[in-house]
Amino acid sequence: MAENKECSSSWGTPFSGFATTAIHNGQDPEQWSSMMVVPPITPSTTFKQVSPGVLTDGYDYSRGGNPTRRCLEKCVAGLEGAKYGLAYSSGLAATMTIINTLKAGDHVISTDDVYGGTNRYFQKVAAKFGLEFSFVDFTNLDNVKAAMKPNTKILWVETPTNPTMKVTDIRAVADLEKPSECIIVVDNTFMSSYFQRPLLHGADIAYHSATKYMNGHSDVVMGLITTSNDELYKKLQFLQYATGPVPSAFDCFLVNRGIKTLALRMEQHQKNAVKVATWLQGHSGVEKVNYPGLPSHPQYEIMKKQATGCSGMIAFWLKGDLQTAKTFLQSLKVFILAESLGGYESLAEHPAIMTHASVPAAQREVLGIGDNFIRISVGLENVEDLIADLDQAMKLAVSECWKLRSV
Ligand code: P1T
Repeated sequence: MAENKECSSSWGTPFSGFATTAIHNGQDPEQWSSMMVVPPITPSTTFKQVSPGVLTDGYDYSRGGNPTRRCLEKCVAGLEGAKYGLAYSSGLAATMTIINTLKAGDHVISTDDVYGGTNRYFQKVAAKFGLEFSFVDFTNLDNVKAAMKPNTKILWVETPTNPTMKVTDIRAVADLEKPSECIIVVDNTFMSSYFQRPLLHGADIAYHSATKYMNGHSDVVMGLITTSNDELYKKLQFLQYATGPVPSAFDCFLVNRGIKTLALRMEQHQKNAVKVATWLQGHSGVEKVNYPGLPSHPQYEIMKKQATGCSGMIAFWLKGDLQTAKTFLQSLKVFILAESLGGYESLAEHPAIMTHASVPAAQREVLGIGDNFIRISVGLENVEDLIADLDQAMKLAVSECWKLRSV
C-alpha cells in the first residue's frame, strides 16, 4: 500500500504526520484566553457583538459558525490535505447540501452501488426537484463515459461501495473528459481519511458519514465535507448557514475527540479484518468474499495504488438462502445485528432487508444484494473471539440449511 504521510491545511499548522495532524491541527491552546489544551464545548447559540455587525473571532450565531465546530472542521481539513472542512448534522445532510449546489435540469452520475439512504435521497427526494440521476458501475469507466451529458454536474463516487465493496479508480475518474463545471465527489466513509485521501487523487470533495470511522464510537450522527476549491467552499458554507443542517457543539466535541485515535483504530480494524476475511475465504459455507485488502479482490491493484490500507468492512455471500442468512445473523453473540459501521464494536447486517431495503429490488438483484448476502463491520475486539463467534454462527446456519433441505 502507498505510504501514509503528508497532511497540511491552510487552516492550521501543517504537520507532516497523520496522527500529529489528527491530534494538533486546529487545536492550538493559544486560540483560547485560558490556553485550554482540550477544545471546550461551546453551547452558546449567539455571540455578543462589539457594535452592530462588528464581531469578535467572526462568530455571530452558531448556525453560521461555532468555536467547537470550527476546531473539528480545521482538523478534518488537515487530515484530507484540504484547505477547508465543513461539518453537517448527518452524512445525508452533507449529501443534501452538495446536491443543493445544483439547479433543476442538472444531471448527476452516481455509483450504482451506493449506500441505500444515498440512493433513496437521490431517487425519491432530489429527483422531485428536477434533478436527473444515472446510476452506473464505475469499475468500468466506459459506463461513466456513456452516461456523460453536457448537463452532468457531479460524478458521485463511493469507493469502496456500500455494501458490495467495489473499488473505483479515483484518478482515472478525475482524468475523464467531462463538462467544465462537473465536479467529483468521493464518499470516503468506508476508508476514513487515514487510509484514503481522495483530493490527492483529483477529487473536488472528500465526503464522510462521520457517524462511522471518523467518530468511531457509534454515538454521533454527523457528516463531514472537505475541499480545496474556494468557490465550492463558499457555496457549501453559504448552504450550511442558509439551510441549517448543522451539528451540535457537543457532537463536534465528540467527533473531534474520536479523531484523535483514528490512526490507531484504523490500523487495528485492518489487522482484524484481514484475519477475518481470510478465515471467511477458507470456509466451506461461504460462496464469495469481497475485501479490497486481499489480493482476491477484483480491484486490489487499484486499492493498493490509491489507498494506504483497508478498513474493517467485509462483504460476503453465504452458500444458502434467506433462512441460512437469518440463522447466521441471529446466532451471532459478539457481532451485533445492527445497521451502521465503523465503530469500535463489531456489527453484522443483512443489506437487502436492512440498510439497502430502499434500493429498488431489480437494482439490488443486479448489484448482488440478495438473500444470502451479508455485510460486517469488523471492530476492535480480540480477533480470536470474532472468528470463534462467526464460526459458531456459521455451524448453526449450515446445519439449519441442511435440515431444511432434508425435509
Ligand atoms: O447515516 P448518515 O450519517 O446520514 O450517513 C449516510 C451515509 C453516507 N454514505 C455512506 C457510505 C454510508 O454508509 C452512510 C450511512 N450508512 C449506514 C447507516 C449503513 O449502515 O450503511
